Amino acid sequence: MAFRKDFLWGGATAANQCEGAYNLDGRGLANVDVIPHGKDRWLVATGTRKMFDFEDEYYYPAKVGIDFYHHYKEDIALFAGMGFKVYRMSIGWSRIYPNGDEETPNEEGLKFYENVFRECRKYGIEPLVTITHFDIPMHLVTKYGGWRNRKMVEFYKRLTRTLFERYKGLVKYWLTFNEINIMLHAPFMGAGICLEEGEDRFKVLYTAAHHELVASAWATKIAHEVDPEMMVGCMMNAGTSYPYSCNPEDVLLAQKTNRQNYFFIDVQSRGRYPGYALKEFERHGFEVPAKDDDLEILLNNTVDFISFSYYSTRVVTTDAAAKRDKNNMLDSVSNPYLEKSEWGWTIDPLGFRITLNELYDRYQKPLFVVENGLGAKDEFVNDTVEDDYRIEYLRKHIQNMKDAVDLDGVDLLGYTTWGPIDLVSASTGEMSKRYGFIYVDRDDYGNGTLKRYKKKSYDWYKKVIASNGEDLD
Ligand code: BGP
Repeated sequence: MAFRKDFLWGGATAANQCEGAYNLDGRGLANVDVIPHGKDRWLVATGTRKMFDFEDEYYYPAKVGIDFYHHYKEDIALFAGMGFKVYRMSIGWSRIYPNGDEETPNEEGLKFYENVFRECRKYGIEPLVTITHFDIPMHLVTKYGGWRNRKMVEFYKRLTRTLFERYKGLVKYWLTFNEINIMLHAPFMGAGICLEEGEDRFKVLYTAAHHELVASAWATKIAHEVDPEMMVGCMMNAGTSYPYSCNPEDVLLAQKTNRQNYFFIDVQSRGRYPGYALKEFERHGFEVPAKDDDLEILLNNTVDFISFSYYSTRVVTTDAAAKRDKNNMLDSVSNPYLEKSEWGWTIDPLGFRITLNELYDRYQKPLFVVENGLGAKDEFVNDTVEDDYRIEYLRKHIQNMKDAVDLDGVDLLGYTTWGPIDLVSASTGEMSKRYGFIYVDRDDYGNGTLKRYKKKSYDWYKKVIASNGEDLD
């Protein structure tokens, strides 16, 4: 058998993409609430267009999401029906600390997640909890400027201590920041930052990065103090960047691009800033704003495992004329050997094996795949979806993951597909970009009953889990 006996199969969601109930039970406004659907979404996510509150002419899909807040029992029962061993989900920070800087947490928010975790446990499902999935109380953005402000470290420490103490015994696996590297590309979504006129982008973003890295190390320390059984992981948006040609210039550029992506994980996993980053900082006249015992905290509190999302690989070239597209939030040149999804994301199952190997070679720590899947347009007919394309995508990816374990010796803890139930897309705000085994009746503009239906892939994934990945047919 390729996968370990206790391999954690399951699915992953994020609070802001499924919970809804944005203003219920004391929850405060969050940055993710005010990122609209439509053409300005990316401008807001990157902080290019400042939107700190709802504006009349926009539609905000996070307000309702798929209303997981009121459907969680039904949804977890559906996950259990597939035999999930793990459910990855995230905490809405502003549910726990509505403004982010209070001294005491909001009991109703804490209770909600406790209920969700207990519901998971009822079915023997292990919760895997992302503390921050692109999620910051809006008050911390408007009053403190998001993660560019060092005070955020203290607020985050308070949040994490509250969570660890409250959920001790209920939650073992934690991730500190979802796709931490994305904050460099979408600063408002990833770090609550809109760059002000005259600010030096590099300095602001790497200052914020330092704060997140220190906060992450603190969280790891606190978790281990509260409960030595807790396992804390980092999380990156992965996918190797290939050189377009064997021209050494392209190869060097690919190496540089990969390092830029691995930068955060290098620090979280090894405990110190890598030499290539320090040199880059020097060239920009930037000094790491390390204070007090920051460097010691980083060094002594590295993560227990490495988690990542994998959707596609990317291609880089020094040829300025080559056409570049967005490929899962990052730029890439088209790969002539591979096909793309309807949203232009390159499909590269073998690249999954390559990425797994690269990460394991680099860090030598257990890996956890916490996102992978195909966003596609589904046709809902006779109360179901015949989503053979989704099965095909997952089959090939799981086969390559299996090869990485079985043939290459990668140590892998588990696999959670992205969006086991349809939810709002992070990059586009659409519902029509569907990933689920479970269909949700809701469209891009908020119409629909929110009723849940099983797709064809539901039974397929159930069989994959029951056979521990042996039966992929
Ligand atoms: C990752 C995010 C998720 C998720 C996924 C799919 O980058 O961590 O939140 O949404 O991508 O992306 P999208 O929803 O844009 O298709």
